[in-house]
Amino acid sequence: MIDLYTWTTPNGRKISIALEEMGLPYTAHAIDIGKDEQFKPEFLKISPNNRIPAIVDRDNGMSLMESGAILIYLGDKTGKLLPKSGEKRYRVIEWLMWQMGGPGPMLGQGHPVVKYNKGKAPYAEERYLKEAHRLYGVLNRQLEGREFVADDYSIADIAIWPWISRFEWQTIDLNQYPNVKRWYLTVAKRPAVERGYAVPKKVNEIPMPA
Ligand SMILES: N[C@@H](CCC(=O)N[C@@H](CS)C(=O)NCC(=O)O)C(=O)O
Repeated sequence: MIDLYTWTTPNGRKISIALEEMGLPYTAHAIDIGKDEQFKPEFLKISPNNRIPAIVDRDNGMSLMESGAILIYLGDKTGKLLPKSGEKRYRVIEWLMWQMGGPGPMLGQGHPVVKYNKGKAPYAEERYLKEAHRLYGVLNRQLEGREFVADDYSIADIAIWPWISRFEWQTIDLNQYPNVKRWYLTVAKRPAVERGYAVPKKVNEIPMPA
């Protein structure tokens, strides 16, 4: 049994989607980051960086923060969605790390600029949009001739997909990136993704591109 501390954001949804895909029993605990609940001392004990997601594995008492580390942990624990060894394992980790260093921080920092404060900082807007388009281009090329990011469906897809689900916030037209669009729709239709997207509560339907 896993305790998942999460909120309705891309980083949080990565873990609920992975838990649903892996069929691991879990209890979701909502940490409302809009109400600063991530700064509560009891949460800081398991997530010293005051960010969601975090987990506690009740099987061994271990706590873990950072979504990339949690995905690797869950993949190793279940033997699912992360190959055990060899090049296939490192391809998955390679694209997981790409997400952790690229789309996560870059698109995440872009949301306040291009969605919530449009017109206030033209230089920042241009910079983030340029980087967003560069990242979408990289993903589009990686998905050329591949169904999933690292060939088989894996924790790399699960890490990237929730960030792409914010394409509207990012003012990205997915039709410009046909491989990304096709992959996005394939992943969106998975029942485990639909369930995991609605954790810890349903705030909207999964966004669908035109
Ligand atoms: N690198 C971290 C990033 C986590 C993160 O940025 N979480 C956001 C929500 S998506 C958060 O908890 N924000 C609260 C805050 O900024 O205080 C991870 O991948 O787990």
